[in-house]
Amino acid sequence: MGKRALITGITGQDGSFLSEFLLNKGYEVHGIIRRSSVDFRERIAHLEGKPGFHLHFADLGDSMSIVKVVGQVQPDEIYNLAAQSHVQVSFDAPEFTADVDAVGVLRILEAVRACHLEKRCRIYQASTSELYGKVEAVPQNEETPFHPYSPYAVAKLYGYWIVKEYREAYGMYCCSGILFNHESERRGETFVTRKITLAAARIAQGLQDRLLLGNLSSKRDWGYARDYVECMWLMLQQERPDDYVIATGVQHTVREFADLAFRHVGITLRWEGEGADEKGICTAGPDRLVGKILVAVSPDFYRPTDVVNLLGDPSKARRELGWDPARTSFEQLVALMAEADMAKVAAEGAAAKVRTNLAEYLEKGIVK
Ligand code: NAP
Ligand code: F7E
Repeated sequence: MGKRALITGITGQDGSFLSEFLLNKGYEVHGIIRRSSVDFRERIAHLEGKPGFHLHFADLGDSMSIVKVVGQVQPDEIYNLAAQSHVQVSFDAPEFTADVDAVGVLRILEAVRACHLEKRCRIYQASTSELYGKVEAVPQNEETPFHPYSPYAVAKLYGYWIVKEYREAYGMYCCSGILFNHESERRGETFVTRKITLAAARIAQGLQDRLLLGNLSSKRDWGYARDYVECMWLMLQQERPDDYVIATGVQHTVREFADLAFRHVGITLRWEGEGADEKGICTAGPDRLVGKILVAVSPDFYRPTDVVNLLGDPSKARRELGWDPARTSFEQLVALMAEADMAKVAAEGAAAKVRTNLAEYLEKGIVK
């Protein structure tokens, strides 16, 4: 019999990749989804109906729903990925963020205890490099002091400590993966990398004029999400539970990401000006774009406090988990995201054209 995993946040970027990874390993995969009047299951639509893949309604804000699902599924492993995961949104919705990202973790741990699974069920908590926030050292490893710098990070810090507490107080096998930014073609469209690759594709195909960004000098350690989900699993297969930094050990600025993404869609940019006046001007590419400002800064995307210097040291994960942080390079990551968005935008453009043609044909009576 394969193992049984319960994934919260299964509809998210990481949840979808982790589901594929665990199904390939022969797991029975159960996921919790929130009730909604619209369908947001695009990332897992290809898995629905597959043998061994099951969905349950629950909400991390509702203890009873969590206890019910944990009791029904009786999981061997829980991957707690559900969160309000957008840092900027956490400034607008700090209470909701705290409820889901902090107390939600406690609800999972308590549900496992309520169902008497604490000796059997292993728990992975999706922690984050945002804990280092206003960084006190570069690069950051498992010993670097935390200095959370947003309501999101403060909530996640509670999650980190409550996991440690339950490990020590009740001997539970639970651990936190301190994951640095990881991106993909499935990344939410308002995170900076995906916002850039989508905009670059739309600009290249004549569907958007300009991309507005916030802090272009912010530095991140960006990896590929598909590679990172393996670490979540590896952390739950060790003899002892522990916390691990997962990162590539390579750092780039938002500006560098944008530069490379535009180059992948055939547009070269020259950067001029500083701060809010900085602009990315097209120097080579389609004639209609040369000389035009394609990237500009809007202070609307500045954060009240911004984390600007994240660089992870994945030595412990490499040593103890045998994980290779260099599997997908920064250049490969940008390329695969840009290519996926070029294809997506082209397909949307074609579909829109079909709709327009159909409207015209209906109007002219060509199609009845
Ligand atoms: P994501 O794409 O934003 O997905 C978040 C998931 O959480 C979605 O499935 C969402 O469901 C679910 N969710 C939100 N509120 C919920 C609630 N109250 N009850 C149940 N489910 C809820 O995030 P991600 O990038 O996959 O990240 C996964 C986890 O890793 C998150 O905890 C994030 O904070 C953490 N993390 C991410 C990164 C990164 O770079 N991606 C780095 C470090 C840590 P809906 O689809 O219904 O909204
Ligand atoms: O911002 C800057 C922004 O929103 C990255 C989450 O998955 O990773 C993610 O959080 C940087 C920041 O990701 C725009 O100010 C500039 O410095 O893509 P992001 P994040 O805040 O690092 C961590 C590890 C998580 O745990 C989170 O869940 O880019 N930036 N201009 C911008 N950011 C956005 N979103 N939009 C802009 O226009």
